[in-house]
Amino acid sequence: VTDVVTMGETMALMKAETPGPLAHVASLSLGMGGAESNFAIALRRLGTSVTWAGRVGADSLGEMVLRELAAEAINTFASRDETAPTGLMIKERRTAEAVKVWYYRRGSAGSRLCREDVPAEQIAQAKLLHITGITPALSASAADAVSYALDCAKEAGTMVSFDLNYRAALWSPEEAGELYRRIIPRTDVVFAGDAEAAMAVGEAQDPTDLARRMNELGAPQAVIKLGADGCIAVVDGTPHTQAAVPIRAVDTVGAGDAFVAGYIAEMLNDKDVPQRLLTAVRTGAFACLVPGDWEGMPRRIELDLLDSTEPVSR
Ligand code: KDG
Repeated sequence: VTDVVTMGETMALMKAETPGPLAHVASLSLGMGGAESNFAIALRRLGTSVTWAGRVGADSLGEMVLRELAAEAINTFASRDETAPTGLMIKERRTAEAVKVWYYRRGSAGSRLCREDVPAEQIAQAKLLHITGITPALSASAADAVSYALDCAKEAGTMVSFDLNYRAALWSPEEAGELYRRIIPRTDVVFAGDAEAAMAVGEAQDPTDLARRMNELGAPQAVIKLGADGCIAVVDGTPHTQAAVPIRAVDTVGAGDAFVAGYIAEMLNDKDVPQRLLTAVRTGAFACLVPGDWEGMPRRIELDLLDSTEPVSR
């Protein structure tokens, strides 16, 4: 039995280590990434047990994905697709500061996720199901899998968290907004950037207003991620704000997933909203300090490291 179940596509990730156009980069390093598995790893490192469900190819890259998840003590409920490859993304460091992600995922094994891949029993036994807005954008069968997972959670009384996670390469803001409005009423906690929230609920005066509108749509806890400006949440009608941890970011990909994991870990530990938001901005900051999507996720004992002024600890 695991506390949290999440489901989605995890891809192989090839990263340029030096800045410049990919055409002139001599080598790429190999790893993996995916919003839900990034979340799962961050959550597990904070001490919460978690199952990741998904589909990878019957290829070496699929093997790497499953090996990495196992190494991070994530339970997996995965199928190997004999007829489609593991998806791939390539991170170009176009300048020292600007990262560009190229996706090679159409028709991938992960995009063929379907309701047979949903771990219904584990969802029923878990405390929380976590989904992102990436999965329903992958294919009709993946959207159906998400809907079925939500049914399983509802039937068992399992809480649901939802990170809107808009990906422009997969669908339009209008298509996304329509689906967000259908999913939000089926959730307990919703996370979004301010532009993503506006896709679901329209433009608003400020982030608090966006969160309130997501509450009105049916999510009792709404959290707006504002990157370097921290975050705001409206939970059971009460607004809360939290500043970000000041850092020099090297790669912000994965920070949102880390943030969500921080919030959920503390929520499942019955911590109050200020503590959830504090851990969320800390885990988010850690993810920005390392080039990979998830490698920099902190362990619980490291959480206050960013407050420390000592460069060496012994
Ligand atoms: O949130 C980080 C993700 O964007 C990354 O790991 C890859 O899942 C991914 C996606 O679809 O962009």
